[in-house]
Amino acid sequence: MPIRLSRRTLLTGSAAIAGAAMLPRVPLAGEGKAIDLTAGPARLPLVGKGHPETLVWAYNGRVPGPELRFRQGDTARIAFANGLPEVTTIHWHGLRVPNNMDGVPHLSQTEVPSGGRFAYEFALKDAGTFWYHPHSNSGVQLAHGLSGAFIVEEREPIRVDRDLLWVLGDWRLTKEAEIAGGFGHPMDSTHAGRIGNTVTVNGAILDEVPVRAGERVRLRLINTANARVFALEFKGHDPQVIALDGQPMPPHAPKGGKVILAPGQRADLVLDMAGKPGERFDVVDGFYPRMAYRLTRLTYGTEAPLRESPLDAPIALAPNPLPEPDLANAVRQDVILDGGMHGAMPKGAGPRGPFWALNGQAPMGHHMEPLITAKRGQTLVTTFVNETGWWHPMHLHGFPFRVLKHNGEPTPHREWRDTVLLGPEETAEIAFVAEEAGDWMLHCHILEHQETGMMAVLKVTA
Ligand SMILES: [Cu+2]
Repeated sequence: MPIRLSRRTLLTGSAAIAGAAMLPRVPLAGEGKAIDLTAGPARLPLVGKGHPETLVWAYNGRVPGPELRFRQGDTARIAFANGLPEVTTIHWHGLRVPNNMDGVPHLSQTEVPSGGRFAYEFALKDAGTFWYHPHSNSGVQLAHGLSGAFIVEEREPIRVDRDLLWVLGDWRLTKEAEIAGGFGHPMDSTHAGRIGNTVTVNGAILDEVPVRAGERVRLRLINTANARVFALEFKGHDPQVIALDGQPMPPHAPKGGKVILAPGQRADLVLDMAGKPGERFDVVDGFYPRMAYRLTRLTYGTEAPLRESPLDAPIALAPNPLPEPDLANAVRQDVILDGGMHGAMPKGAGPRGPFWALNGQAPMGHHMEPLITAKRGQTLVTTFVNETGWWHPMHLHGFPFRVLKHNGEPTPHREWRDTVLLGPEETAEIAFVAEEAGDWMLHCHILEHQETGMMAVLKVTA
């Protein structure tokens, strides 16, 4: 593990941070007129009072970028301008968009040059919690702060008292609170990726989340980290998971009381604030053994409870109109994940990689032979077989998939996802309909793994 959580190191003895407020959040909403989104450098108080500001790359000067909010059935129009000193693109993670709006350079669009512009436009078929981020030099650009929430509201939302959003970020900062260098270091690429030392919620260290007894909160969680996996435990509370990766599922308690969020993944929770006025409860992230820490704390106000017993209203969301896989006529294929430290390195691996491969294949430069080819409308059943000793959140562009099996066992909810997490030596079987023609990415969302070989192309022919 690279560095100990210097969120602690940086904050030792700092009392000034208590009560640090969340950054103001102004959702940018709207059908019709285009939303301006500009990527560029900015200086922001990531760590908080008493610490220097951090030079970041931001959308519209903010980290995370502005929360984009639409209604299901709207058309999103984003007028993007690149104020970065390098090329970039935007990928709309989890959204079903036409191939030429998917934002993958050399595959589905030309890179937006420094000073250039690109008009993104797509209809919003699905409601849910999604996000946006660059797909160009991703390891560097995301680690510098380029990501934001993309929320599509249901036509008939569930009844809650508040809709809260936590965009989880992970930063590797120096003692001066600058973003540490060392990008592309094989120590990260061949191991767990660039895990940081400072965890933020909505772009700031969040010590307290004020809540009121009796209220019902919908909490949307998005993991924008390069490599860190979260396992969130809400002490004293009983969260119900109502959606994963934006896709509704039957409300249920998370396994073992922990909400697991790998890079790229989202979860929507319903939290009934069951504590008493004045009480405080920790929210703990314990994914990495021996490195558990308090992410934040639910702090109850002293006002009287909003209600005496939990709100009596349904919390199940209506499903999105996703095409159901036709399992009887599916094309089946295994995808073997290989490589990494102590694993089988791909042929021709040099000091900078490639270190990882899918079915023995790692992309060379910008050219990628398709790993899987399918006809439009075909159902694919793909089994990921992780033969490495590392965690890999596998993300498929374009097509949300059902997770049918995990380690050979049927999954209880056959949940829809766009990113499935595989532990060392684990397997997962997924199914989806290749409903849109084009070249689509399949890759590990640990960006240092993606950039050193763990990516491939799914080609869907018309
Ligand atoms: Cu990986």
